[in-house]
Amino acid sequence: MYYRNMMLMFFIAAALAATTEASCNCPFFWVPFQQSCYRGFGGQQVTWSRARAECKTQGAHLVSIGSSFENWFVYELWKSSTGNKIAATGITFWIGLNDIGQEGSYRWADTSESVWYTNWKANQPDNYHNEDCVHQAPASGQWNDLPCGKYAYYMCEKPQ
Ligand SMILES: [Ca+2]
Ligand SMILES: [Ca+2]
Repeated sequence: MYYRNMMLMFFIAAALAATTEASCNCPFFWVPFQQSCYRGFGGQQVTWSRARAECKTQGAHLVSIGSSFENWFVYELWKSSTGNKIAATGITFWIGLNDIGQEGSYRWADTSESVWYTNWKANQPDNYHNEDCVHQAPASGQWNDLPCGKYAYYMCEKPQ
């Protein structure tokens, strides 16, 4: 019996070690995906600039999305980060995409990634009353430009 318990403890310890080793270089509460760590901040809605600054204090940048796979991951993580707030507010998260520098010329903030993947909603971006910052719309995961002074949650990303 003693021997069996020892073996069991050994296997549990080995499994925990393997789990630890298999996990990534992401800090606590950051979720690994491909080469990055992600964290959705769903506690308080802030302007795009504030969201960008908050990510910087975390050593990160506002999330940049380079593929439909990443867009899907981000959307699912947002939903789990904010619970039912998405449905209540109708606004999800700021992403790093913006055309603040030059109207119609979209860039990802604070990363050298180029914009080759986009997932705009129909008839967006429309720059309606000067919209230069992008959020991922609820219910679809598609993108829409909004005034940068609007309040939304946000997601940060940093390399593993
Ligand atoms: Ca614009
Ligand atoms: Ca718009």
